[in-house]
Amino acid sequence: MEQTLILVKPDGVQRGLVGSIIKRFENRGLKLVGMKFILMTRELAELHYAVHEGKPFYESLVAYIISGPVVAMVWEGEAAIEAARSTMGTTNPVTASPGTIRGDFGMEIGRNLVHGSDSIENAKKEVNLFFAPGEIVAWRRETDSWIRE
Ligand code: DAT
Ligand code: MG
Repeated sequence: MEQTLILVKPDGVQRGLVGSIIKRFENRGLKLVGMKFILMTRELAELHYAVHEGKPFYESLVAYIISGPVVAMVWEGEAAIEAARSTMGTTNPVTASPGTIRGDFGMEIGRNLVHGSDSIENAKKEVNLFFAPGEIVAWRRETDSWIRE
């Protein structure tokens, strides 16, 4: 079973979209196994976005993610990483399909509302960066047999 790290970024929190964004993942059938509301430190932001260091948008990306609180979550499911990313929509909200989070709520790449891990390897790293093992909750969901064959 895959796990993926999802962030509601500061614009999502400021705009009162936390509930709407979480609902998209719940509706999809992903299972929530970890959640916290935090103000990311610059140190955490730099570790999280280390792969983008040196790119022209890196400084503004770090400034954006630490500009206000975020909701950090771990969602679990079969192919959770790809399912979450298709629910989020493309990186640039301008090209994201209507029906996706970015396509329904966003207008610019620098205010794209959500983060989602992009590979199994990165998901493991990111989950460990934001959550201690004891903060991930293994639980039995009664609806699982209606969501998974
Ligand atoms: P994603 O968030 O879809 O995984 P990414 O990992 O390539 O996208 O980039 C991380 C974030 O950096 C992205 O959410 C928005 C920002 N970003 C990416 N490419 C950008 C660009 N060309 N100009 C400005 N910001 C960019
Ligand atoms: Mg990414």
